Amino acid sequence: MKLEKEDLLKLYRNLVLIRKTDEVMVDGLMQGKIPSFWHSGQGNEAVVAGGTTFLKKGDWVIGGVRGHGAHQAILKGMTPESVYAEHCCKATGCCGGWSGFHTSDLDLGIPGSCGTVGSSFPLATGIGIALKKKDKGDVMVCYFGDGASGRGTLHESFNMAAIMKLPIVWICENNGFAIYMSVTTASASKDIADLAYGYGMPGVVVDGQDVVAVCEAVMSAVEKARAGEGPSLVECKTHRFRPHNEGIPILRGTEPIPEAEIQEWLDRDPIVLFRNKLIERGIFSAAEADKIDQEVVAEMAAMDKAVTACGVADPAVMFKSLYAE
Ligand SMILES: Cc1ncc(C[n+]2csc(CCOP(=O)(O)OP(=O)(O)O)c2C)c(N)n1
Repeated sequence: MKLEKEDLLKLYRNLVLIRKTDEVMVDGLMQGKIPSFWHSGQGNEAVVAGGTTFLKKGDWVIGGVRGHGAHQAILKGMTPESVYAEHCCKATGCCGGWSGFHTSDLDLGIPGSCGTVGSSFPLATGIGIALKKKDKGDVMVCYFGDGASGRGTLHESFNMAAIMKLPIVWICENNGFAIYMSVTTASASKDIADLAYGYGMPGVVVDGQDVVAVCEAVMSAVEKARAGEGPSLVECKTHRFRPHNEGIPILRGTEPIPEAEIQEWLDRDPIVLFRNKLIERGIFSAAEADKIDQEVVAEMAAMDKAVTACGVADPAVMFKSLYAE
């Protein structure tokens, strides 16, 4: 895929949009507006924006643990307000405020985030079968973490998707950790992408802090899937800027991670890297980039105000969601 100027600007805005949404979520949790959890995705925005921005309407996407799939959902057409309201248990949330912290809208191709790590693999495989049967060239994009790669469901699903040549792109957000467990302790293979070869799929490793690299790798896999060439795996090496969930320390095993190492991660902020690259290439000036940032910040402030003013979830919705009508 050749990225034109407007595509690059769209990627930049999307990176900022999901970072700022994430910041509202962190604040919402700290202020008690969100009664459940927030697993921040700050640091991995390039993986989300690169893999989701240019999907088509009929495509489907399942997010990983980071950001509860909300970031992918926003880039697939869900409003940030609907996601934030859901987390705040408000009636205007995408699931009427009853899901706790999940994000789902079948009309937008978002089946929902999965509380049980690894349960997204068979879900994605099932959707892949449905898309193949419908034969409209739509694809299923399934994100997962390095920790999830240890689940047996991955192997069953990779095998079935490969045998049936399903239109699926598996995206591994390898941030190096599953809560406190380092990937080097938990995984025997150096690269998760190597798992693809056991199932006859292409598997590539990309710099997950480089939004263009992610976008090119994922969109190339998407085009293969649309053309009936079956599934692929893209592993994105990324960083988690915040703890696993808010309020717990950042550790490797039982040991604190040295400040200098965390600083190295922060120095590779995907938004700053991309912004600098676009300024260097003359795509926009620093002032124009600031304007985009400010527009998104204003959008977030309006969203926070609207959601705070909204009423809580209606109990009737809970029972409506239990049975098909
Ligand atoms: C089957 C299962 N085991 C354990 C958990 C608890 N848990 C929630 S998130 C998580 C870590 C997942 O790590 P990873 O897949 O690398 O995603 P990341 O959080 O790093 O994005 C764990 C162990 C769970 N939700 N489901």
